[in-house]
Amino acid sequence: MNSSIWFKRPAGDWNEALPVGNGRLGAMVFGLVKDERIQLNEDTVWYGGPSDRNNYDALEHLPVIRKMLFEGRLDEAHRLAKLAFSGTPSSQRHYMTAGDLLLHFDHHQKEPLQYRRELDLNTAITSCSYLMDGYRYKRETFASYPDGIIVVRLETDKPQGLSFHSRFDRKKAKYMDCSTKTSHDTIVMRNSCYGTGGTDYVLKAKVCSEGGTTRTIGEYVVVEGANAVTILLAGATTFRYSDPEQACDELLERAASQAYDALRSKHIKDYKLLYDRVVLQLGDPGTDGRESDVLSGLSTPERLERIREGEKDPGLVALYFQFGRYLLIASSRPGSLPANLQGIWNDQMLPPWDSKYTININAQMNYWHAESCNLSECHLPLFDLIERMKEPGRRTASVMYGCRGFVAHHNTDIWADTAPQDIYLPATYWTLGAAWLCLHLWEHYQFTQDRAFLEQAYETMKEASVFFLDFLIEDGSGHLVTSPSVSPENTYILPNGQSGTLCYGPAMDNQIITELFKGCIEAGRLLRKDQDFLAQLEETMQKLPPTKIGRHGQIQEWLEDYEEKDPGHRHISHLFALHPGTSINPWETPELAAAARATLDRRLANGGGHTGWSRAWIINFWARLGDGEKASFNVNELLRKSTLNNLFDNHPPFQIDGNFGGTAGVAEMLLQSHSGAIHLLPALPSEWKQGFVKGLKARGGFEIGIDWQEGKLQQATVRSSHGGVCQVRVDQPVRVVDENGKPIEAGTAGSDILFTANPNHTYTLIAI
Ligand code: FUC
Repeated sequence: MNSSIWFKRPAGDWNEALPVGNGRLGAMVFGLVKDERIQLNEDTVWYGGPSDRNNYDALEHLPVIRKMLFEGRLDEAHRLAKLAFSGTPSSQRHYMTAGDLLLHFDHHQKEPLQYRRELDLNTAITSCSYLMDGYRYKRETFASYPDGIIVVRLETDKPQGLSFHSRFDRKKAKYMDCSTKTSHDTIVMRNSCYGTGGTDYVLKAKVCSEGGTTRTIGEYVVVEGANAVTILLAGATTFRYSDPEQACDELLERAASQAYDALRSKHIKDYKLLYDRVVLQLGDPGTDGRESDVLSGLSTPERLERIREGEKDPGLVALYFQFGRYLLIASSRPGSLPANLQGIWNDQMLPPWDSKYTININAQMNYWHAESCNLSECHLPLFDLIERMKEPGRRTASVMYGCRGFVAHHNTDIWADTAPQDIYLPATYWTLGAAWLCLHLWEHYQFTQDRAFLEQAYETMKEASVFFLDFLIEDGSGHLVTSPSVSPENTYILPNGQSGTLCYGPAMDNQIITELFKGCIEAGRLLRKDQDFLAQLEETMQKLPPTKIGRHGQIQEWLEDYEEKDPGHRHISHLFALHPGTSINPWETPELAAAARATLDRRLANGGGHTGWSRAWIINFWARLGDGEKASFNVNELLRKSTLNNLFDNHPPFQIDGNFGGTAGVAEMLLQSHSGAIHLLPALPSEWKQGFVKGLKARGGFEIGIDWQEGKLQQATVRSSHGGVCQVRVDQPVRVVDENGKPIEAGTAGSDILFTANPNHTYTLIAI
């Protein structure tokens, strides 16, 4: 099976370099022969320290702005929002590059021959190899989670053939100190993240040569005549360590005491424990599922080019899917910060949108595949951030809105800041960020059935809910609405031609609150807690405005059936209830599902899906609507229009959410589990005629494998971790057998199959 992203040439730019990461440390490796560049990131290298950015004038003006919105005095409301409801200052902190490790190979004077550069998803190792003067040179780089470092290995079959000098660089970022010698084989960069209260950090590289000599001259480490070299790279900041240099020293010492092969195999073992859980094969049309020789001889950019020209390549889709899993393992491991807008990979001092956490879609999308694609542990950093947001979020709730509970707006950062971000009318004045994030806690429980986790998570979901009990107000027609708010990040047009963004009770808000309250009620009941409070949630939920169908047959985005200024807008917030929410689906709400189709058709007819993440969301929507053809058309569009040569998602520029959302979408096409049943192959396109998937997860603690041929299920395995009733939806007749091949008794619920699963047992469904 094709498991490598590979090139026949060194990276032409950053978007062709190949990423490795262990959650905390990341590197983009260019594979440049004479002047190698390894661009480095450490997840806590962010500008500035914590600060209270809440707008203390908000509370006083809250009744005023609400009145203005009820009375339709939009211009006044917009002006007041900017003044009284923006953060002070308007922006949170931003993520920054940690710097580069540069290696210069003096003796590489010629053009290399037989050059190949790849990232092998089976091992999480990026390598390049080439011939120079008749000798083979090979480099490997990986980021080890168990050893907490990045390892670069250089080898050659030319005796004593490795000579180079190396230093750290951070272009124009000042105040770096690379001068202090620490030992003959180690270079260090001590740097500041700047800004009041900002952190300091250290990068350190220890060069272990086999043969030859190693010494430091100025800020360089110089190797001459070695047979092989292992470079150990550590990085740490004062965000985690009082003495980051000591932290680096300890990591380097521990790594240096191990042989390269030991470091390498420990890394592979750790990585495969996560990565190998899921296997996906999407057969090429007209073949038996193996890659044709033609395809396997093409580099990744060449295969992408074929797709851009309109060819189909399900094998590349499968690779893209696994790359999305790889990227999460590399950028979000227990103990690290969550994956930001660029995962962990960023080479700029001031990256697009600060490379922080945009929580009106992007950060959430980063984790859509975490549970379904069997990477539950990688979800944990997001939960740590949510936990850290509670205290600042309580403060924001109380000082800005006079409410209990905790709240966040449409961004957060390393310090878990919850005050509004930007002075941007379509996005800033929106209070649903924490509520949406909390749904991830509920998802984690639903997939893992981890009761101890739920005990804690419930308290957080409860606090997020409490905010809305206080924040919602009567709209004069019997409904409870959010105000002020926006429908991220769209603009509406009033019948008089005036356009606006601020509003009350947009569809997305009602849908998110509904999902949050539903989750909280279910969790509270499972845990037998807070009866009265749960009843209050139930009662409040009934008073939220229902999702309505508008004049174009679409789901109505705002409380009134306004026209959108941009009908092809990238945000499709009002379909939240279809995905990632669960309140709209073709079985229980067919009319709303039809309206969701109309909404998507209208968005797409007007140029929708023009950013990577928007396209990825659209894949998930079509999958939830059971339309495999439209879902796969959009998978191909994602690859055609929004994917860079190294398979990074292209917003543009690079933004990782499209990778993660795209992976989630492919999983959603093969398996769903949100409407009371495990739905096998709910949106299988004709293009993926045959294939198999192993290890996808379903809500209720199930692990699923599916084989199909000619677009029809052959057999499926269902493994239950916790036992209980298992309801399976499949569009053809099947029989169910246990682990011994013995038929088991299965009932029906509508057209679904129903059986009772024992814990830790696997059942097989065989097509009849
Ligand atoms: C939201 C989106 C943009 C971008 C940014 C990081 O504001 O509307 O497209 O993804 O987040």
